[in-house]
Amino acid sequence: MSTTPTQTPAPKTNRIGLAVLEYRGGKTTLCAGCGHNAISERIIDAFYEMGIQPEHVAKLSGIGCSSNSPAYFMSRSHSFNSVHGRMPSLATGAALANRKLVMLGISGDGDTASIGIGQFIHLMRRNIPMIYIIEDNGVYGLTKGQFSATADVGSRLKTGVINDLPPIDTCGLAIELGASFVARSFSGDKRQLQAILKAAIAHNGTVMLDVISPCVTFNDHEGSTKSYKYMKDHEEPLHDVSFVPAFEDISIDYDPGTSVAVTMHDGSQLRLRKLEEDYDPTSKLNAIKRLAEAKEKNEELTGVFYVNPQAQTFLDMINMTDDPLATLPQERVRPGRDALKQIMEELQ
Ligand SMILES: Cc1ncc(C[n+]2csc(CCOP(=O)(O)OP(=O)(O)O)c2C)c(N)n1
Ligand code: SF4
Ligand SMILES: [Mg+2]
Repeated sequence: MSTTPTQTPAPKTNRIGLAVLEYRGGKTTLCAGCGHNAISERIIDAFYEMGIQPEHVAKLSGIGCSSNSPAYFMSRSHSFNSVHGRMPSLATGAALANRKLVMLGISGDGDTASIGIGQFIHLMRRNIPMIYIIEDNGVYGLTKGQFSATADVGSRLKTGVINDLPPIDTCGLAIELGASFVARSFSGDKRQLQAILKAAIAHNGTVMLDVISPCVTFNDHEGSTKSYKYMKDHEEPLHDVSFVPAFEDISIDYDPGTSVAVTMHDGSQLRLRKLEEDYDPTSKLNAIKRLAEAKEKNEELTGVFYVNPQAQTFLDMINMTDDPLATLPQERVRPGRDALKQIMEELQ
């Protein structure tokens, strides 16, 4: 008796012909249920849906459970794990050396707001083109759950220790310092996080994205303000975020009466449908005021707080050549005899 061979259907592919599997990484070694794993999943989906070649991405991180997570997505991309809190200087160098790569920095709240705060500040004020994600659980997960500098006043550890220091608001800081796209999301808010990540890929400048990402092992209990339950009960989305990439039809489904649309530098559109109020995400003052109000009301505000697609980046500021520095031949990077002579004469 003959049997007809069953054909496996070809996997669905994106606009550059890759299947979502090609955006995956190694098997995670993080705790089951860790918020960081959910963020990795959203990164995989966003880069797949935007049709970014994985080899055109550089993943950079520091130290921590969060900083380990680049191993669990896009294994075909460039990757470098730096020293604790030092990812910003690594990212700055990498962005200068090859402006054609999409720089994706993954940090933790300890890595950024504690040991790395000095580096973070200088990265933000330069508006280096990169996506900087803080996987924010309010604790040092890797070293067994001590409070980090983003933990809220009154938050309680499992051991009963209460945090009485005020938190650093990384979003407020980033806006004030010069980052040109600043947002906050929650690892449990799949739709919002996915849309923000896609807009982040389209942005030219520093994207600072703080994602509340519960640590199920050390900070997911009653009394924690970074637990799944607390976020589910208190998340206050500022608007409903959606994103239409430039390669899709951007004229569809948009009502200026109820939504604000921000056109990104590549022509794609970030659309913010008003939920509670009119909110202009292009006003820095507005953003800082709204964040301060949220703090007073103990609201866990999420959404795109600030975006300026026209802001000058560090690469434009220093007149960086369009061809990546890393690819320039010797004759273009070494000044010749005449150029050296001219420099010497100017210095006399
Ligand atoms: C210079 C240095 N100091 C301290 C440590 C110890 N250490 C490793 S990870 C970490 C904190 C990580 O916290 P966070 O960045 O929030 O990441 P999470 O594990 O919570 O994702 C610390 C203090 C280190 N590795 N290097
Ligand atoms: S210790 Fe916390 S942050 Fe680290 S992997 Fe486990 S749940 Fe995630
Ligand atoms: Mg942490």
